[in-house]
Amino acid sequence: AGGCVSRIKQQHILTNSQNFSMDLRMPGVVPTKSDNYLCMAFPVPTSRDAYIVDFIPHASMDKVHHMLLFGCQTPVSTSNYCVQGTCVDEASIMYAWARNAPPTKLPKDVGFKVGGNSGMSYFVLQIHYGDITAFRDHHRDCSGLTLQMTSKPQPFIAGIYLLMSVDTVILPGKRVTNADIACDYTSYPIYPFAFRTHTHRLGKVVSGYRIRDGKWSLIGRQSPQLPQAFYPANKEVSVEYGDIVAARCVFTGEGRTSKTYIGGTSADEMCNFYIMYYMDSKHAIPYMNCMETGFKELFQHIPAEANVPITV
Ligand code: IYT
Ligand code: CU
Ligand code: CU
Repeated sequence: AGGCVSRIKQQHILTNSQNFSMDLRMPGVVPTKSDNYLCMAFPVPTSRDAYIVDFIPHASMDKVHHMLLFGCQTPVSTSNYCVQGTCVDEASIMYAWARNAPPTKLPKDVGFKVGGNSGMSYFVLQIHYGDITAFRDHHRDCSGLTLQMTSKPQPFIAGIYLLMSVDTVILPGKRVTNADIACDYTSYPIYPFAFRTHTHRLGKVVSGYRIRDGKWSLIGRQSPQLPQAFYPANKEVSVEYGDIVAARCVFTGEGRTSKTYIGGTSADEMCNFYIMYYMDSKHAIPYMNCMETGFKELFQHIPAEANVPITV
């Protein structure tokens, strides 16, 4: 417990005038039940523009199931740690750590913009404590991460493009249900470098594509049953004005006795494909989303791989 307490006092340590790091740690928590989601908000330590250029996780597999970092304007709680929820306003995901998955590195010259007028005045760290047998001794946990930051403007800004289904219904017993999402892309070029998939138990495979002149190019494909970290994206695929961004989640209704809807509980489902990209800082947009249902005619041409479950 001692080491834990001293570590939470350690704040952003200046290493030189421009570069600094910030420690985001749980305040010595003792998860009391399995599948506890705990979170903690931290004010961005500067009112000026700053850039996150690296993430260093501090978590061990036997205690932490997964860990997510969000940025937002208004966290659910600024004082103590929060038990439910992260932000009051829209939260933007910036980092994911999951057991067994290699952590994502930002490319050189790329940073997440925070502070200043970025709309990110708080970091919210959310940790899913899975199995709590590691806490039988009631020790306090200080898992979290260190952010390497700089005030030096970065040539490229990192951002997240989230594709999510809002209307999928999975019929009980039905072997295959596809959730298709697609949007026209009408902004400056983005360069995807990582992707993350998210569903609950019924998801088999999630794939994301760029469609240009009718040709589908894979950005990333993964089983949502594997650790839900950000995995490296297909680097050859950028997205430009006039392209379509599309994703498909394949679900099965086998084993269910009633309809499954999109929703927040583990009895519900979700279909998410997150693209982590960088963009020229001159016209950077740090967050975009797509919630439109893809047309049948368009998805007739989706590559066959998108329907092939990944066995885990
Ligand atoms: C209904 C749904 O699909 N929710 C997702 C996506 C989502 C993420 C964020 C929706 C909103 C957000 O602000 I950030 I509105 C969802 O909740 N995904 C979870 C986490 O909340 C991030 C996940 O693990 O991807
Ligand atoms: Cu988890
Ligand atoms: Cu979910």
